[in-house]
Amino acid sequence: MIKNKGLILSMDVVEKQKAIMIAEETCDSVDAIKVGYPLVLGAGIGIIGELARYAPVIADFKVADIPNTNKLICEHVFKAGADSVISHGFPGRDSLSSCIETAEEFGKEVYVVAEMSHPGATDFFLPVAESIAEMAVECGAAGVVAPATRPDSLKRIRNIIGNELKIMSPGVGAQGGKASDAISSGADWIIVGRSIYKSQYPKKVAESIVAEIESVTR
Ligand code: O7E
Repeated sequence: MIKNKGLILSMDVVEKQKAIMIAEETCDSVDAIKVGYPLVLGAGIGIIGELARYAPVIADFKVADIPNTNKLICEHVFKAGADSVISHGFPGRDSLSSCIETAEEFGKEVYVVAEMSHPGATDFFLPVAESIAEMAVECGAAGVVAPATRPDSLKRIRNIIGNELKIMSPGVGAQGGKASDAISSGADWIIVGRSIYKSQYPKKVAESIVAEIESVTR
């Protein structure tokens, strides 16, 4: 995925027409649109191909199964037109490798959740985040997901993965994180959902987030 604006729109609306309308409005300000269960369950898997007309689509299915099931999920997602898929790392190396091998067959990418952004992530995720990030490097992932709500975690994970892998970082806005802090702490992209799609003016909000990102990158 090409880094340009530094913003990924998380399209967690559940209606096809609304998703398309917001994509049309915001596509000049985003590097990708992230689609997950809410929208795919609401609108069908065909929405991936529809949104891919506006921006590369990240299929956020947080794939977390045995290798064979992971392969089947990834094949489906890439055939539907996704540019990359999000996988969990905790099921282990063989499960993650299966996602990456499948992505390679399609010329696509896998990003691995290293640490989550919500408060409950401290229950189980924090102690394993660094090991998952290391595994993402060793298995050849394109990048990892790390929290904008914990800039210190972002910095630590950036140190572990080096500069070759990318970081996409959710938790900006509705969850309390700040775009400029996340980018300054090592994120390549921030992922923003509600602040944009719930706004009356999604285009304006997306543009202002991009301006904030640019204020720390230029
Ligand atoms: O809080 P919002 O509305 O800006 O939306 C954030 C989106 O990022 C939402 O789709 C949520 O499921 C996702 N997300 C997190 O909020 N925290 C995480 O730790 C991980 C993700 C995520 O997208 O992971 C895969 C990229």
